[in-house]
Amino acid sequence: MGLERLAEVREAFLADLEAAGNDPEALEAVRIRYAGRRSGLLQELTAALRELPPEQKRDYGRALNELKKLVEGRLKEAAAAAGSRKAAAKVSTVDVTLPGRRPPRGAQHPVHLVRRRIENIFLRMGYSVEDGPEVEDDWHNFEALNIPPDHPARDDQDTFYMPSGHVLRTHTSPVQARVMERQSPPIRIVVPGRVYRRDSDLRHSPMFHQIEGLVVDEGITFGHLKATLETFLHELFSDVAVRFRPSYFPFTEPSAEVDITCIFCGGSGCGVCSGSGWIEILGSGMVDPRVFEKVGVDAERYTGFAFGLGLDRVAMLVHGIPDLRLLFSGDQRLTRQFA
Ligand code: 2NM
Repeated sequence: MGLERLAEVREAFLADLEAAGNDPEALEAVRIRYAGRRSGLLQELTAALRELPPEQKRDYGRALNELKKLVEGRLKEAAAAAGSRKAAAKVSTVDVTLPGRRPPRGAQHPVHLVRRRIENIFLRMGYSVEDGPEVEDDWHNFEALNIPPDHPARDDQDTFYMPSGHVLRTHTSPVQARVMERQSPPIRIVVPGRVYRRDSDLRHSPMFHQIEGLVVDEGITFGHLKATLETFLHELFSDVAVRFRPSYFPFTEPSAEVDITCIFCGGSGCGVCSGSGWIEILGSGMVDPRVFEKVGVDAERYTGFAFGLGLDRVAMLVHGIPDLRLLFSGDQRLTRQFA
């Protein structure tokens, strides 16, 4: 007991520490053996102080304190060395020549892409892009567009009616009605957006997308309508012929449907055009003066033309997408192809 014991423990500690080297587990074992709080050797040596004769206590206490400092200091150094060796070992396992991980890349939906292309064609012609509510009142969706209360287009079978009497707009035309109500001619706008009809099969979805256009000014004629739509269709589809067929809409008079030569067979006839060589692409007409009266445009002074087409249909045609429902499936196997 006494100073010899302290010297013994000191030697043993230095030897054990040396043997542990940089191995963190071995170092931890050494720490517990010597500096462990409950049964470490230093603890034991401290307890032994009390048993010593009084004249030995001073020297022993001093030596014990020195030993404690030594153990603490050396353990700290060894732990630091082991820690940096561990970090160094970790870094050396990283292959810095590996390529980085690439984040997944998003893609734009084909309907969005077609909308932007069409908007840009009209923006270059000096039109602006407008939008409006998808939940509409009866006035803007039907009445202002000269669709009377008994018109078949209002049929419960075709229209989603809200309990309030509002409807989910069945076309984007109510936005044109709103623009005419609040702004005086000249008006040159296109209106893209979601529209809703109670219809669901291979070729119909209860929600689909339209873009409609409206021009109102003094002296606008059917010639402006024809030239505008021919120019537009030649920009959107290269190398197609365009033809106008008489048609009927409640809000235009006269009205015309517009066909292009089939973009799959070039006009010789195929499955896509049902052998006719033509594909119907849009509806159009001169705005009926009764519509102007409803929305407060002076029908004596102004004339105008309007047109509308389905964005989903155009996206399917342009990209050869066979089933409308693919567009609304949220399936990234479709959209990834447009990255
Ligand atoms: C079409 C076809 C023909 C049209 C008419 C109007 C308005 F508000 F001016 F009366 N907006 N859109 C229109 C005309 C839409 O879509 C096939």
